[in-house]
Amino acid sequence: MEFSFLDNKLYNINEKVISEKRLDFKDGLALYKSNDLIGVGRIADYVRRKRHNNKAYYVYNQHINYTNICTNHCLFCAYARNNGEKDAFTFSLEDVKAQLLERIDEPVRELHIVGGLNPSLPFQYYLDLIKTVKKIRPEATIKAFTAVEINHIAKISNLSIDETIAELKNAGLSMVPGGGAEVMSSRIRNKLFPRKIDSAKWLEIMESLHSAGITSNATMLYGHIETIEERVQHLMKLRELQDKTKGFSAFIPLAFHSKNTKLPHIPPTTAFDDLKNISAARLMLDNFDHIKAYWVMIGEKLAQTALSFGADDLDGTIIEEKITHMAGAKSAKGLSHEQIKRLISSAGFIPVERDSFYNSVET
Ligand code: V47
Ligand code: SF4
Repeated sequence: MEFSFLDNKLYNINEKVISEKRLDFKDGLALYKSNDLIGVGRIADYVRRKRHNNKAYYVYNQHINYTNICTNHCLFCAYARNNGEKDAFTFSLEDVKAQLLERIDEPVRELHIVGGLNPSLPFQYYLDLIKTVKKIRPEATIKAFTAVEINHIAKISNLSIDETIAELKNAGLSMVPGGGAEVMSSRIRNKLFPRKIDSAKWLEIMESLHSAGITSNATMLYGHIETIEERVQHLMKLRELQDKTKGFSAFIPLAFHSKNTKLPHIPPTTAFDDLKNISAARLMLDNFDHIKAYWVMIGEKLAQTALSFGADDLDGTIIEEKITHMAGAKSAKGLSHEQIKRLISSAGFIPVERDSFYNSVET
């Protein structure tokens, strides 16, 4: 398709995209550095429509954050607490059951379950947590535990990563969320999350999951101290693993929220940067099917707009998001079926309710 661009560098990138040539590091930088947001967005929209036409996906899901006690102390996190702090919590299996039963009349198809690294929880807790959820919601997909948690679970169980994954899968785990990757750069890790697993470990765990037949998502936390170069490198590392395993389902850029964190001076991301991240990801991650505009982080209105800038998925109804709201997010805590469908259809797309694996479902 012939586009006209304000930024001359985009002509070459557009040519490459149309002729299905892979974009390189320099192209990634050019996309991020371009002020022609509409131009970048149009190329991303071309790819998005080629893959998904005018469909936009969402899932009816529920988040369960089973504990906020965490020993990692990432500087960007407003969610974690030390054991004994007044608002520290850990759910018993009975608490989890009660949360699920509260919504049992709703057609929840995916349970997104993540928490902090709480040293007082034994290995058996994680297995029982999955089994409990599976018993109450046998038809829903359990998407649980980031690579960071899986590494922790392996340590406390004295099992290898592969053995830990096999145990979790056996208990009912079907998918793994994309958190914990942050930005894959040792410079940033040293400054912001030195206790968290490094990028090599995160990628290794993702590879093990994919070999075990468990799909996962991938994320990038942006809008803090990272450079454009580090963002592009991050995307290229994900692309490289995806070439090898084909196990990633969606990529989700996560906009940093600084309130109540150790980095309160960092201003919020701008709409321009949020959309640019969606478009750059769509173009650099040519082997990812899905790019999510996570409305919790960027707000419902911008997530809707992002559907025309490369995104094809709004994540879901969610119900009670905690991690971003504790860091000051102003978005709703959940959206109804009708609200999410309206966001999609009023942007000119066809809402497709999906399961965790992007099969369309009818409610
Ligand atoms: O790993 C923590 C990030 C992640 C903040 O896979 C923050 O479908 C912004 O991974 N500001 C958890 N972000 C969320 C996550 C996720 C969300 C939705 C869908 C999926 C999926 C995955 O949130 C953490 C961390 O990278 N995070 N603190 C903050 N202050
Ligand atoms: Fe713990 Fe995750 Fe928060 Fe880091 S981001 S402190 S690992 S809960």
